[in-house]
Amino acid sequence: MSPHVRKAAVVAAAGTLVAGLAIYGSAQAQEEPVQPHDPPVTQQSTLRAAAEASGRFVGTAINDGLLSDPTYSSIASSEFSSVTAENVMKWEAVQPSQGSFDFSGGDRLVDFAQANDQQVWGHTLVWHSQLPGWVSGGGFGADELRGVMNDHIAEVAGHFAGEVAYWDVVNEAFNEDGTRRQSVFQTTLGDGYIAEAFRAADAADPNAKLCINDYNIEGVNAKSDGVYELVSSLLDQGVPIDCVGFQSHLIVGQVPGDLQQNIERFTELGVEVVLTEIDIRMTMPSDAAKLEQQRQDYETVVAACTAVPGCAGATVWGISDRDSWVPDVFPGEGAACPWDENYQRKPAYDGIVAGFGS
Ligand code: 9MR
Repeated sequence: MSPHVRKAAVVAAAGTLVAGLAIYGSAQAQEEPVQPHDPPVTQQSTLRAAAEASGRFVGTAINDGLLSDPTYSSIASSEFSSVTAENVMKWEAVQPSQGSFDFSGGDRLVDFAQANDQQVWGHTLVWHSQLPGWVSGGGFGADELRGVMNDHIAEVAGHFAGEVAYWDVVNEAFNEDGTRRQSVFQTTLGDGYIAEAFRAADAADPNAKLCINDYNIEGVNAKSDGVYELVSSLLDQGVPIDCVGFQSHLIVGQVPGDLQQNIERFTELGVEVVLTEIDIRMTMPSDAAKLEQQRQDYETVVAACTAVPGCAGATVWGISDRDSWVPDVFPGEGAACPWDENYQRKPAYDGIVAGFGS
């Protein structure tokens, strides 16, 4: 059995367990009817409870520098069942100079996740961005760069083996027209570098699920067609790929109408889909109408995942608008997250709950 078939079987078993618990919960409820004099239910539901009721995980990107903030860490620990390192597992953070590794940020995230019974999503092993100059500078020949890439994967995925449930092995490898991005890996190693990276990750951590992740692939378009062709071909070659991450950095009012159909075509290949980096930005300032549209959009996006059995979960890219990357990169836009600048839940939060079917 190939490694990725083994991993799929584990997911199926976990799904059965969740379904079993849900049935057990409803039987209990029938045996103990609510009496008119019972006190009102005061316990607030969570995104995590809503996601688990649909057999899925809900995650967030964690900003390492904010874990010491009690408001931030209490939302991060209570609302989510999965955590992604927003920055601390990237190449520039873990191997800033050749052969010198720093896993301190990643280890903090793993400790946080284990203390809160959360899965860890590893992000990311091979990416053209946040890549230190000693790699991106183009000074290596093919054999050397192949060694550098494979060593990085072996060291990083090896360090976190058994602690990371999924890895974004290769991130943002495509151009908008569906051709390969001309990263240093592509131009030096050629098309085969992606298959090689997945094989190296599988060797370093045979139990992690291995994903390719990209943005603007939520709808059926030239870029998602390029990823689809690649995934088909990797599967045909027996390359251990388990999942495709749709980042889902979206704009209010512009959720692709064929998102669910696109999730379905990938899952029909036999890989999982995960919505890995959801945020839905708007032109500032926000107002009630934009926030209501955003609520609907979050619901639509999460519901598209919930509708497809092979869509395993959804992760939001940050908790609060205060901490989001969006305003820095898109001046004049923002308010993309489910919590506002004061860590108050926005209508988007209710949209996510509704999207999971709760
Ligand atoms: O949110 C991340 C931000 O803090 C970093 O400065 C930025 C650097 O590129 O990366 C952001 O996260 C990106 C993620 O790693 C990959 N997909 C796009 C995300 C938003 O830019």
